[in-house]
Amino acid sequence: MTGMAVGLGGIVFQGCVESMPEVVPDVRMSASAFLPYKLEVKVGQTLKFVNTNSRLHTVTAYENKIPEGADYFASGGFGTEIEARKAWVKNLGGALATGEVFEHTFSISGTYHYFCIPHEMGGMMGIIEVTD
Ligand SMILES: [Cu+2]
Repeated sequence: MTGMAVGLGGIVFQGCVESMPEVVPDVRMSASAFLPYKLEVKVGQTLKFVNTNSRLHTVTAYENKIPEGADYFASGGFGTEIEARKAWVKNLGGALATGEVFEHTFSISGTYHYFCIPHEMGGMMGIIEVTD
């Protein structure tokens, strides 16, 4: 096996990998957008959301815009959208600073809508399409 792609921050694969995973591009955060806005991944793939900007951002799923039965996800590890929103207002809970990464593994296919709490009004949101 030759060298493996190493993402931002030098993440190294560890443990047993049964088949070579497809390379999944990271979602990056600009000043007011997730790039790319829409991304397709396969069930079981882990996506990295990287704050490549100087502003604080969050990655927060819209609880009613993810597939039924899917795990809720939010930076900070909150279990619900309302918890994530409250934590942000209280003490910037869930904030990702420059260079910080949030990861989520998608285990159910479907369409996931998510947003950034402080920049929601500015339209900072994105879509992940998860396919079997
Ligand atoms: Cu933001």
